[in-house]
Formats: sequence, structure tokens, C-alpha cells
Amino acid sequence: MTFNDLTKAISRSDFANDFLWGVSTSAYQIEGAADIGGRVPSIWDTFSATPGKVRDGSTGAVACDHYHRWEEDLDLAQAMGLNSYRFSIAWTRIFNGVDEQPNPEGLAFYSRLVDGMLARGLQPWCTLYHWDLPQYLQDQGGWENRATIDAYLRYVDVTTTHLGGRVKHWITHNEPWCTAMHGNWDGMHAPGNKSLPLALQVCHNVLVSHGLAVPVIRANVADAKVGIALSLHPIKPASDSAADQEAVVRHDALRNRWFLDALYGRGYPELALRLVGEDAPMVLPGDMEAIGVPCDFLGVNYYFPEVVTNAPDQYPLRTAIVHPQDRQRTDFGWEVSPQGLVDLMARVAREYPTGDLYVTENGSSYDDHVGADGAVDDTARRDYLIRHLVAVRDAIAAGAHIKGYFAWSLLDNFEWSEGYLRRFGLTYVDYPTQRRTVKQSGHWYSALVRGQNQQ
Ligand code: IFM
Repeated sequence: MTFNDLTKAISRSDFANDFLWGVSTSAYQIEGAADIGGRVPSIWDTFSATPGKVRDGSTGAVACDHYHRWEEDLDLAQAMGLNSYRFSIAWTRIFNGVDEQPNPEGLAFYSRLVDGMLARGLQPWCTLYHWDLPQYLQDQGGWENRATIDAYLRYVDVTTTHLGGRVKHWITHNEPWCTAMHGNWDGMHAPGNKSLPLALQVCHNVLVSHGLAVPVIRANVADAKVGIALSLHPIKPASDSAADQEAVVRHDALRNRWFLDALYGRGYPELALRLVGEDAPMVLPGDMEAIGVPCDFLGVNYYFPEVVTNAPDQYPLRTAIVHPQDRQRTDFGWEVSPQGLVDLMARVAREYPTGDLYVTENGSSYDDHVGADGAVDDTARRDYLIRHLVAVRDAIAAGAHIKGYFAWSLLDNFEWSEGYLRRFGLTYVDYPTQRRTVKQSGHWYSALVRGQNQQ
């Protein structure tokens, strides 16, 4: 399809007037200023400083220096015509593990940031935990230790009290799968453990912390809207064989339903519990009721479908992820599948009483370059964005109550164990100079949001 055909396929008027058009960011990936303002180390400072953990050997110590450049960054979002902005709070700026009282400098930073959003017409969407656990808590067992749940609740209490008059939309956790599994099963993320039972216990404790945080937020924030952001994948079979179809069901049970079933009060899926056997987490009385607390919305982070095959020797799911050659992929190797987003959102809406749905992340990584004319022509990302927004519209038509879309991400940033090798931004960041250049994709998004993409 040509660009003309693509851009004609969609317009702002296809969406409700109050649809949220946003971008997503997270603290560790953009803020930098690691030693400034009373911030203490997080598990990602420790992990990224450990040789061999991050592909380019980088850390988030400076990142996009957003801590100092946040006004310029919010200006970018405003100039794009957006009406919402998703950010996360660095817990390590709020509690240092020594003082009982929260750090006033940390609270003041987020207060200024939120005021900056409101002044620019950006509705603040705050994520409370986007993977940057304070290292002092990891030293006491991290999320495996239930004392971390108490520490989290205190942090949630303080931040929501402080910002709750101005921030109404709260996300308790971003992608608990990644916190638990990449952090503790495959070891790709901080703290870098490699144990399935540990990962499942972490996962459970994180979900309990979500459930217990919801009433705390509601008590502190009048008219609060509270939810969680899950990384979900449509699971597709590698072939039509019955064995691969069954592999899909097993894979889905842990990858998606483990979270969805528990959050919607159905407990962990029987199938997944049977597969993990003795590695299942310890569940205390009341935990599942806590996790199943009703929320106001579900955030879905969608990037690509997972294609799986039957693999009898793979514990615990007896599945393996495969990467068929015949698919369109980003430079990161992730399959480009807008239809996957339609299928996923329609499935979630059909099978769970989610109420409002938001695409809280969606985006693509390509190896961008600034051209001789100073422009960043990221045509592939622009086309990805267009096709996924068409998918959002189609999913709404199919019955999913999607009320907003947050592109990942406003800026290129620190992509975890890939360091700065992967660029996801609608805005290019030249790290040595910290110069920002809005890419072609960002200009197109802005034109759509302003109702001008068809001119
Ligand atoms: O950069 C991450 C983000 O922190 C969480 N969701 C996926 C993004 C791209 O990998």
C-alpha cells in the first residue's frame, strides 16, 4: 500500500472526541540524573553497571537527561497536539531506604512534572512501578520478600497523596510478566536471576501488591481511575497440527491468562498450575481476592504475536517460540502484525469484564538516522503506527471499549538490556548532544491528532 492509501485509511474523526492520544515513557529509560536530587540506586543501576548485562555496556545514568530537560520534552508532546502523557515515578527518588520520611526533592520533581503536563493540556497518566526497584529492597530479597509489598504500599500511599489532586489516572505496575520472568526466570532484566519458582513467587507478590494498592489509591485520590498495564501477546500456532494448537493453549495459559484470569477474579488457570506443578507460588489466604479487586480500566501493551510450536522437552509449558521467516519484522526482529492487535483487544474484551481498555504501549524499533537535511525519515515506523491505529479503530468496531492510545515512545531511550541500540521514539535523540528531532512518524501522528493527515 502506498503512503497515500495508508494515511487515507484513517482520520481523527474515526475516534471518539474524548479519545486519548498520548505517548508513554518510563523514568529509568529517560530521566538520567542518577545521583541527583536524593535519588538512590535501583536494581537497574546495579544490573546495567554489571559487565555483560547490557549489550552496548550502557546504563541509564544519563539517558535522555529528561530530569533536566523535561520542559522541552513536554513541549514536544504538546506541539504534537497530544492530550495525554504517560510517565512513571522512580521509587528511588521518593524513598532512600534510610529516612522514614519521603524525599521532598523527589516529590517536588514529580509535582513540577505533573504541573507541566497540566499546563500543556496533557492528562497525566502515572505508572507507579516500571521495573526500577530500589536496590536496598532487592538487598532484602526484592519482590520475593513480602516486606517489599509493604514498602510498595507506603510508596504508593505517599505518591498518590502528594499528586492525587492533580493525577487521576494511576497504573500500579507496568508489565508484571517482565518484572517477574525477565527479571528472575531468563535473567535478561534486573535483578538477573534464573529460577522459575522464584519468578512465579515474584509474579504473585507483584500482583498482590497491585491488588492491595488499588484501595490505597482510591482512598487518596478523589475520582481515581486505577488499572494495571499488561504486556499481552496473541499466541499463534507454528502450524495447523493438533500438537501446535495445543501448544498455543498451554503457552497462553501462562503468558496471558495467568494475569488476566487472576486479575478478573478467576484465580490462576488450572492448566498453568498443573504445568508448573511444585514451582507454583505460595499463595496466602486472601491473596487471590486481593488480586481480583475490580479496577477501572486495563492497559494493554501490544508489540507482536508469539508463534509457538509443541516442544515436549521444554519445561514447564512444553512449547517453544519460533520466528517464521515469512513475516514482516522491525529492525529488532519483532513481527509486525496489526491484525494481532485487533485479535488481542477483541479477545480481551470478549473474555474479561475489563470495562475501559487503553493501549498503554505500542511501537516499533528501527535503526534511524538523521539525514543530510536534518530530518529523520522513519517511514517504516510511520507505516507501523498508521496500521496499528487502523487496528485500534477496527478493534473498537469489533466491540472493544478502547478509550486511548499511547505510542511507545515520545523519545528514543534506554531499551533495557539492549541499551541505546534500539530506538523506539517518535523523536530522535542524539545522545552526545541531547538534541531532539521529531521523526517523520511523530509528524504524522501529530497530523492525525490534529485532523490534518489527509491534507
Ligand atoms: O521499552 C519497553 C518498555 O519499558 C516496556 N514495554 C516494552 C518497551 C519496548 O521494549
